[in-house]
Amino acid sequence: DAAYTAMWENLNLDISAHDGLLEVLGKFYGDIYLSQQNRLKGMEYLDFVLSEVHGLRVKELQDAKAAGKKVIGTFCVFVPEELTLAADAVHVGLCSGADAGTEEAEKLVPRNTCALIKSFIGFKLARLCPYTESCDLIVGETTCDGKKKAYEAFSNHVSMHVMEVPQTKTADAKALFKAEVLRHKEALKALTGTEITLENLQKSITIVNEKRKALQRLSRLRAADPAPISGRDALLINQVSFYDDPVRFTQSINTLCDQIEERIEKKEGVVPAGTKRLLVSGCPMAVPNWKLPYVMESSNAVIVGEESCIGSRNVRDLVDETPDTLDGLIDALVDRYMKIDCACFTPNNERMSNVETMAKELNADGVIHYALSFCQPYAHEAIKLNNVLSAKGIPMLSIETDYSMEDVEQLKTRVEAFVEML
Ligand code: BJ8
Repeated sequence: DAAYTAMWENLNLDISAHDGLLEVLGKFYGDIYLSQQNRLKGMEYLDFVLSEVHGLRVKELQDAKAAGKKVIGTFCVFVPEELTLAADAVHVGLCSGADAGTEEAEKLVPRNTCALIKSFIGFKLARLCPYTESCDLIVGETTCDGKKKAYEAFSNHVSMHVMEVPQTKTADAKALFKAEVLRHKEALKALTGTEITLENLQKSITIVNEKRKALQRLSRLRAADPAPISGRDALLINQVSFYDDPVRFTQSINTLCDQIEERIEKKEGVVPAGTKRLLVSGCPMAVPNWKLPYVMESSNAVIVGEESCIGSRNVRDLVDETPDTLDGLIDALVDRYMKIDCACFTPNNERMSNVETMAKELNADGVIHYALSFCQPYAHEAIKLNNVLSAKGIPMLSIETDYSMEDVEQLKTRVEAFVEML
């Protein structure tokens, strides 16, 4: 489409490399998504959004910018979307799930950096991501060492604000995070000219709560046997939740959930009843990182939940909407965000019990722990989680991988052997 090409040129993308990326992405999507049987009608919306991921949605961002709005990019679920929306800006998740510009990225960060970090740096340096190029501000956070050090180098290439995220859940840590939320609120005001008030924050909290409630509803429906939706489709929905318009997205997911309820009533599913059910747990899987879900669902199993930031860690908790002062509402926001059980925290015992609860509620037969290579926090917790789950009689398989396709056959052999013994 010529209009899109002009838009991408304006964003200074590398047009021929970008054309190549879209072609690979389209093929990959066809193989992994469009080939599925018994998909829900409501997934057509997601197919459409994905087919327009670099088109229509990016055009909407340009239109918003032309109307004076700012675009805020993020890499972590610790950066509150509620603040962005209250400041009348657009919030987009930028973490990337494909290898691109790796050679260039390795000039900024060490080789033994996880694929997610190398990917967002590579996408920027190779001029491939229209979202990164649309951002007026990118908000980082001091979570893992890999990210916080990468932001130092990355900030020479984009306009950044880094929020300090504490490493423990003590009262002092919470006070630190509140101070950082307030500092971020001021940074947003300086950028957008919009003061965050009780009224606009209340409104944005409701919008984001409604989005999370729709995703929670979807998650609960996946407890049914036969599984009414594939794990791949559910992952896609969670991935799209990071860049679609939140109100439109919430409506579409609720419509999809209505269809899922009808399907459950008729005892229909995407796989036969009794198919082995897996919970995937660990690092976030950003678009288009569909490798492991594809391997798992091609191994006589179905995925029934994602214990991940692109999954339950982003949707499990809501913000209390009742406080009637701005300070009270900020406290409610801080309380909600400090419940996130990211492996960057120490200790992080609540994650162990959260995984166990999810496995039980979703009737999972086993857990597959997924850590990106070189991700220290999740690799450590894989060991801990394995001990906790095996004491409870829940089988777990630990996988470490990256975005390359080289290990697909090997992963398939391991996952098949695991599913076989469940
Ligand atoms: S709240 S999980 S989104 S930090 S995979 S970059 S941890 S070396 S992504 Fe995360 Fe926020 Fe935590 Fe969630 Fe580092 Fe590991 Fe790479 Fe990671």
